[in-house]
Amino acid sequence: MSYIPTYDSLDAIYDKSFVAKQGARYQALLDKFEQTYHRKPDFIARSPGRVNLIGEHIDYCGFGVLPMAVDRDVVMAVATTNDDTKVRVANVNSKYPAREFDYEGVEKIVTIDDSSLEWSNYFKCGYKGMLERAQLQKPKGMFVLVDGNVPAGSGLSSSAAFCCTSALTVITANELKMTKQELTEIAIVAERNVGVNSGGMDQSASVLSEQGFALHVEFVPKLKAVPVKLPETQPKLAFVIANTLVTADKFVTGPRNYNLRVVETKVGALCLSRALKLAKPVDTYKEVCDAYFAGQNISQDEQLKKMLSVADQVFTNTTGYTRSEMAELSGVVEDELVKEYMTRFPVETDVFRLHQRAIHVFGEALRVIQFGNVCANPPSDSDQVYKQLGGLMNQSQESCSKLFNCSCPELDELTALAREAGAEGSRLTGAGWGGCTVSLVREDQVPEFIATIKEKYYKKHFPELTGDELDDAILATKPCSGSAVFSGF
Ligand code: NG1
Ligand code: MG
Repeated sequence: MSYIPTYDSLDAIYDKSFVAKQGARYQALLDKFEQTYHRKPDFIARSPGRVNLIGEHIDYCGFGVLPMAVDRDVVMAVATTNDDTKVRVANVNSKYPAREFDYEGVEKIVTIDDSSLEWSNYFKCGYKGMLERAQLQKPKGMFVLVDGNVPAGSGLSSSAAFCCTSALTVITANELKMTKQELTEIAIVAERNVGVNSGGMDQSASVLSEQGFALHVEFVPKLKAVPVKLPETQPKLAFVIANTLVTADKFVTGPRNYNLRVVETKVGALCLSRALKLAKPVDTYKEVCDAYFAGQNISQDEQLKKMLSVADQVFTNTTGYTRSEMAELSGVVEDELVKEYMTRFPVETDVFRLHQRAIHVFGEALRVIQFGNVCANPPSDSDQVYKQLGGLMNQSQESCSKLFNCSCPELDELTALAREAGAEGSRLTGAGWGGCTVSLVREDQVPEFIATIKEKYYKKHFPELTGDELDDAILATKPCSGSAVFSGF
């Protein structure tokens, strides 16, 4: 049980090469805070974005994933007051206008109108989630100034970094005793307040990551995160993030909708529960596995291989199912299915591709295990490490593109270009439909790799992009550490 740490120096969490740059950024935030609110902040809270190395769209199916925190984060300077319970939030980026709201009591906490894309909603999410738990009669009033540098809509989890940081400001302002595990669990539920029925990968990576390690996160039977040491190879492994600069929009209705994928996998799990005659129907594929193989001595990868053939046999219709066909296959009446799975997060489609989604999920869960096995017992030949990890990443991209339909032409193009430019593996990261790719590259080849991608992708599609903006679109990253609070400046 570790409470959320408070540091007085940036060295505790940032890589050496990064401290000076971060120091300047924090100083600018402090200065701007004083200009804005005419007082000094009491503390600074931060949570990073993440890149997912492998395991896409399986967190909400209950399967383990392997993200790592990146060195981009959301930082908030905060002053508290006992005079009122108001929250004032401003952003150093003038694109986001200053907002103010008041505490509405233990029942309501705060109203979130998710019908529009409003930046302060993400602050309210963390605020509401945390105060729902804390049940305070009179939480502190807060003055908050935000500085985020995780690109929005890029699959690097700017939203989770934001919600985790805002939840952390509430903890710190009100001196709540809270562990990192509790912060993570609250942030996961809290982010659903903005209308996405998300899994828990992003919040886990943002809060729980440790510097120098990727993070294996499991969700069923309960949240569990274990740091994973990446293999030491010659030359070293480097992960390069490249943004397609196509903004992913998870809220779009129709077949590219995130919540639809959640429905397709949850209802799929109900169908398999029935087909496998489980004692009690469950709505995540991981729980289906746990129940079906309970008491049998079968390794997880064998279980997943078996489930791949079960899914093939049960979901015979590869063109997709209607609502009534799903009702028949799951044994749950249509009205119930709609009420339980399509009401809070509505979906607009008549075709549910249970077969393709299930095959992706079981295959991807298997690849996460295989990736983890290579990390735990890396072959002594570095080339083999690259081949194996890269191969799994490429298979993941193929599956995301063909079976889960969460890629897009730009992601397909960029990952193909990355492989041509020497990456051993390249895949989309995050929800997909735009946003970033992650590529496994030999460290000594990174500068050349970046130059090639700039030439072949960015110059072609975004010729107007230069300087910092271009450097921001493609960058190598190292595993960074999770949420933290700073005081004593
Ligand atoms: P991004 O794209 O970072 O928002 C989303 C979900 C994750 C996970 C991935 C796909 C949220 C907050 N996060 O990530 O939980 O399901 O997609 O693997 O919606
Ligand atoms: Mg997000």
